[in-house]
Amino acid sequence: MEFMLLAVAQSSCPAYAGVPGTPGTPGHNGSPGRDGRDGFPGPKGEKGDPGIAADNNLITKLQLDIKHLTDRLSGIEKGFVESCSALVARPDLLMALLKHQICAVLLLMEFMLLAAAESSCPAYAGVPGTPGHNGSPGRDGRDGFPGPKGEKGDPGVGAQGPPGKIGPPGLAGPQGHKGNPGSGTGVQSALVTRLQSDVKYLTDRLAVVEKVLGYHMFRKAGQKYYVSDGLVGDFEKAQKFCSDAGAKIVLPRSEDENKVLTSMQAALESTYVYVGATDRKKEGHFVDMSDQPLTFTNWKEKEPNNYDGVEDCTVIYKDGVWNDINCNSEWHVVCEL
Ligand code: MMA
Ligand code: CA
Repeated sequence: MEFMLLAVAQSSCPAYAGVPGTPGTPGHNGSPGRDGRDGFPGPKGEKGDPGIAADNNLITKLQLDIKHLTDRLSGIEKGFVESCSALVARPDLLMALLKHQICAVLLLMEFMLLAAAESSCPAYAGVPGTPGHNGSPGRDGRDGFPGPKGEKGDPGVGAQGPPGKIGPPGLAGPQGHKGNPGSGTGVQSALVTRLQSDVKYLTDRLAVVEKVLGYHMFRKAGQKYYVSDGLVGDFEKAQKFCSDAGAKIVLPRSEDENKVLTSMQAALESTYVYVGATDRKKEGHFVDMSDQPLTFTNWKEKEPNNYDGVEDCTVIYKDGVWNDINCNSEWHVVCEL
């Protein structure tokens, strides 16, 4: 185009003295600026979770969970960074864009040159000037994009150590205020039930002891009390006396209890004392007043012999041995509470 323009100009203008030639073509653009500096490091990763003092299985599971989540997170972040840096990673696209802009500038300059040629009529064209100097280097490129986010920090160090030795007990604190009435559930309820049971037991025992104190004679036999008012009677009378007292006819159930009754008999200056065992329902088969088999007996040698076939009741001798005797005979009565 320039050549054609010059040819047109020369063919229509008179031949004056030569004038300086047109300026040389502009120098080439400067070389692209240096690449921008590396981007700043990405933001620091989140602080790791604190160490967990839990059982090993739980710790292992949580560690796997953390690994899984870390991988997932880093994978997502990696994809994000790659998509953001796509243009930077494609210099061909960038160069194409730059070339396009350069072409546009050149076209604009040609248009300006054409306009200048049309407005003037130069004489002979001079020698083209020397090419201009190259432009100065472009500015530095912009800083790169921020780097990817740092990896998540490591979890806290180790699980909680073993507990130390238990220290010596401190001084007892002052007694607290009396609590509000409880709702009566759970442990408190169980404790209350236990205490209520204890209270009932102690109340009943106190009632027994107070009753024992009302007799002329009493002995303690284990958890039982043997009592007597010196009454002498047949077995039926003995049974009624004890029943009216809320008790039973005495029946030793161990050697120790048998000895207690023996000592009591001596104090009563009694030959025989009735014992609560009979074979009324089945001859030769002695049972207690509740029809239960005897767990302890201390029969005298050759007893029980059911002498004359009328001996269904039991007595204890001064020396502690037992004999079956007629239930209508009258002997000292001792009850047990
Ligand atoms: C004898 C002996 C006993 C019987 C009484 C009845 C003294 O002992 O035979 O077995 O029960 O007599 O009195
Ligand atoms: Ca007998």
